[in-house]
Amino acid sequence: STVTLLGFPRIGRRRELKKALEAYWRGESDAAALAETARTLRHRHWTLARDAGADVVPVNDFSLYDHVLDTAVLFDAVPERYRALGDPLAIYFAMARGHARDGHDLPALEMTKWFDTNYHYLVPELHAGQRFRLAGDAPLAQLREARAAGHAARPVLLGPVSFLLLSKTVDGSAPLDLLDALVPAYRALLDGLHAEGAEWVQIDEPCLVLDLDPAARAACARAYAALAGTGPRLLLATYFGALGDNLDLAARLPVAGLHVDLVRAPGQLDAVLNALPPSATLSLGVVDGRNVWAADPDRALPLVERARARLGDDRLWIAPSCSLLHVPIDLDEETRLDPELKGWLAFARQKIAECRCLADAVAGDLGARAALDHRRALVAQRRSAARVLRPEARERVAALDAASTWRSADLDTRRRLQAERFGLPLLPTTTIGSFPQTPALRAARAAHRAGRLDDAGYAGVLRDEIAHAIRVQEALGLDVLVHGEAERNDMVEYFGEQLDGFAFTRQGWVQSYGSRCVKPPILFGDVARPAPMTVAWSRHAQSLTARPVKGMLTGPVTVLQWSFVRDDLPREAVCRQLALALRDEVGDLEAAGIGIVQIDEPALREGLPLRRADWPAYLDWAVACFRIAAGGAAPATQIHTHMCYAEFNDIIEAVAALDADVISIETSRSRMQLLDAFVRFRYPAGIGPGVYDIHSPRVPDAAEMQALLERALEVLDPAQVWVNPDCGLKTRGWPEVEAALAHMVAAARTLRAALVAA
Ligand code: THG
Ligand code: ZN
Repeated sequence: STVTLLGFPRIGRRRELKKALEAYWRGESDAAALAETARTLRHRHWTLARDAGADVVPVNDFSLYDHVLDTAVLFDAVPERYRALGDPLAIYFAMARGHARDGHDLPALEMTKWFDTNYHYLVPELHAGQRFRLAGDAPLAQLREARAAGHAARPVLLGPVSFLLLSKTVDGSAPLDLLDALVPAYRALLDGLHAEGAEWVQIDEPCLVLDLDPAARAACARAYAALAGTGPRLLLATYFGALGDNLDLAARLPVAGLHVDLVRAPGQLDAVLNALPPSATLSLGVVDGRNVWAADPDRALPLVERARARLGDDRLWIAPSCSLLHVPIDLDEETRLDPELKGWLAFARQKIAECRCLADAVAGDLGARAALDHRRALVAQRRSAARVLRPEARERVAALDAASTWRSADLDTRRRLQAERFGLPLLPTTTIGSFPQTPALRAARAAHRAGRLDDAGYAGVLRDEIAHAIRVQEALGLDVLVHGEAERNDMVEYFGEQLDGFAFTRQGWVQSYGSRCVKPPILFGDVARPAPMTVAWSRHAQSLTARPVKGMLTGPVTVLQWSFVRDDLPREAVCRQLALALRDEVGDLEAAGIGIVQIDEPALREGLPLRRADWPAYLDWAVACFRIAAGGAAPATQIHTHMCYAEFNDIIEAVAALDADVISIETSRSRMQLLDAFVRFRYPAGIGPGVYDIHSPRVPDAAEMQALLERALEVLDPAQVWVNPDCGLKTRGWPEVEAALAHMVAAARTLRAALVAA
């Protein structure tokens, strides 16, 4: 069987692409240098994949920023406002990041999560009557490049139906109405790739694992009927779930091959084998492209053997389940990882080798069979390792009952007690939690990690930074202060580093958007909290001010969602362990005199399963876990939560069921439209609709924020409304933060005076 992969990480083993991009954006290097880094990375990654065992490598999976943006630009779906910039690279980055220089004030395209991953794509902005044309040759050029270097290469394209379903229109028309306009551009591209010598082209249609309405299904049939008969053979790639009710549709499309995800959906293999047309090729995604665990031969091998018995070697490909974009590149970089744990892991490079090994083993290769036996032993060892199993953690979860998910008083009682305790004014002002992570702070953290700054020295830097944040907030006149999270590298990684059951990597970067990366901690075992995680910093901050300081925690669902989670226990069981650790932290914060605690759940919505039928079960346990974390808090302790840009309509009941005393949400970019769900639902608790967008360096004036607040006050009870920015301020600089918060406080004071007068 052929060994291949759907895509490879672009950022580079040492984040070379990030560095090259940021140097280019700062004006410290030119387009030629950026292009050279990109070319070098592509070659390095093709060679790495081939040397790891891939027979065919993907091309055009590389991107300078995002592959959905690439697709939009490739087919000339560039909104008019960017075109005046002229230079294609300037247009590309303006669409990605906005462009507010040289007399332009161009906001970026909207960004949103790619399916249920922590990767963000740029949402193409289309309109009725949109025209498309093949406007570039990146896939052809990269194919040429790979072939010239001696690689067997397969171009990768995002398919037309998924592309349209991931897009939005500015005029409310249906993106799928544009299919007939788009398909000829795809045809032109496929013809070009054929002329360039492409035997196969991979077309990704991950939308086939979603609930599709009849229009979307019809669009699939129409699109592929129109693409049939272009030169190359098409591999239709699906991933992140089961084809389910779309299987018949997918199997009937006139394509030469189908890729299926047998990690998320191992149960679909027999149905797929039965539905597959007689001459079609099947690409088996048997190695997990979304997680870092080495593949268990007892799961993967039977699938490969079953498929091989039906199809033979020629029609069978072995591959990771999805693009490897979502995992770090090379485990060999992790020289400081504990060897036992390291033996359980596989990053992108190792995953390709695992596919090779499976293919060789079914072909009878004795070395490969021995390697799988060795792997079986490691998997068995992982299942029973002492570091994985903590009976106390299991027993605590088993002892949870319904009462564990309830606060000891209802919302009204809590509201009264909290009002007495804090005496806050109407429209209280606060922030979401983080303050700027300055270059000096990052430098101190790097020095500490490298051993150049000792623990005491680093703690001193952090205490000074916290004191500075408190002084600034007092001077601005904010009502509820935060310590600013100077001590945190990342809101999930930080907690992972404090908890037992987690390991962390040194180079395990995964692209989040553009040049921004995260280093997800590895949750390998039962979770326990050996010591308080945030209390010392919050206590220090509270000691510096008479105003309430809000303690700041990342919620259990978000820690789960943004970590690499063990695959030997149901996610909900893992989440309950996390919830209990956070519950203990809430208790310790209370004992240290912290009266307000925020438990952030920005990933609650992104964790929603891809199929609606699976939503209720997920929301049930996700909400329960938040409530376990918060449930031990005294009635006079005020629990806040925060969620970033999410479509709240779908989940408003679950959001209300969290039973938080106050929620802050993103609303400014949508001009308070996201409040609709809360208004319609008569959300009973406090709400802080973000009054300015922190994702942009622009500082709105007080009048603009006041206008947004007035809109909110038209539909909400003034006693319910809090005033805060959209999100945390860690990516901004202090001057703009101080200016914007001064305007925010002024807007709140003006309206407060008006409310009191009325
Ligand atoms: N943490 C994690 N996942 C996230 C976010 C987060 N997913 C959604 C959203 N927030 C993504 N946003 C960002 C914003 C900034 C950065 C990463 C994701 C960022 N990263 C630094 C970089 O790439 O230079 C590295 C940070 C570090 O030093 O650890 O700035 O907040 N898990
Ligand atoms: Zn946020």
